[in-house]
Amino acid sequence: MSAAQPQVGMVMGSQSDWATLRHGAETLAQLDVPHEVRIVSAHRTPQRLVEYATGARARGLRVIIAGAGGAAHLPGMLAALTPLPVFGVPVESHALKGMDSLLSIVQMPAGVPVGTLAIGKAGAINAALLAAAVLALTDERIATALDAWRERQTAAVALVPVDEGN
Ligand code: RP5
Repeated sequence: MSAAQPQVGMVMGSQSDWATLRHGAETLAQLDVPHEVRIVSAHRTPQRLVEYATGARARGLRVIIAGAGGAAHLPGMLAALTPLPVFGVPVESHALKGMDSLLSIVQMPAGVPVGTLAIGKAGAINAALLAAAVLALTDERIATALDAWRERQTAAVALVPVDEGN
């Protein structure tokens, strides 16, 4: 994690979400986006949630990424309490494969938006890329890093498929 003033706040409802969200944190690190990572549970630590959300903008955060699973109220509650853009990552649950998480996060009422990403690792990575794209609107260094990241991704795609032994 960067020592610079965090611009992205990444929060998750439980330690168990880190296996998913860490992919987003790694992407932010690859782009050298200053960020912080916290466990904030809408259900188990509601007061921590209120303090985090209401203080986020004043502390210099510009985007929040929130990942949670099951009855995933965290992104919506954060969005209700902060004017910052909130991107929600549905964590894949054991019981319902993340469909519960997805629907909990995506079906916000009009007036309180959460930008909802895909279930699981892809959503975590894309939330980081989206957060970087928002910051890149006003930060040339991050814009350059994002362009380079996409160029590397393109260069890594082979033209012809190979047998992978299965
Ligand atoms: C949610 O409940 C968390 O976001 C997590 O995805 C899910 C299960 O949490 P644990 O029981 O693993 O702590 O609040």
